[in-house]
Amino acid sequence: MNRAYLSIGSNIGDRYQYLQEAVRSLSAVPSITVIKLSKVYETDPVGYTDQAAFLNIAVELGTSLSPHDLLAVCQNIEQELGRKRIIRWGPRTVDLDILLYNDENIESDDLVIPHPRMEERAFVVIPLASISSDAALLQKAAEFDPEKEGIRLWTAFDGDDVFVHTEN
Ligand code: GSY
Repeated sequence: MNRAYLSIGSNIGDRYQYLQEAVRSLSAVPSITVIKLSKVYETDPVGYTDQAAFLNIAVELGTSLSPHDLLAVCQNIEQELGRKRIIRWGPRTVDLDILLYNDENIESDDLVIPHPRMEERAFVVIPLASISSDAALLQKAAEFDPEKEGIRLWTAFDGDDVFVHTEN
């Protein structure tokens, strides 16, 4: 079984519901097992900053899919959940990025793994480090000041984080 890590973000509409739908859609793929989910973080936009705050999570998956087949699944889910690329780096209903796939280094036209800018992005590193035991990643996350980076733990309206956290 291959191990992959994704970052999922949303900053349009019911952001939390988009995250939930994305995770449900991943779980519904027979060759994917959702192993761990981070808590939900609300994060100030990076890149194109004149847009709403995001909700971001990191997800650990087990999968028998190849990296490119996993990419196709992620792109399908984005399409199904209504993502339209109107402005590059702009608002999106949901965005699924493959961050890591085993220890592989992949550089193709449509897929680069590890994700090229992941280490600079607190909204990726902080959720990811929270579900990882990788020492370098934990160190990287500790170097970020969440307040300065505009990263806040977020909980659903009832105060409960309704994602199921599977520890193994
Ligand atoms: O690369 C993912 C989309 N994205 C995000 C995001 O998910 N979170 C934050 N905080 N800023 C972002 N800018 C872009 S583009």
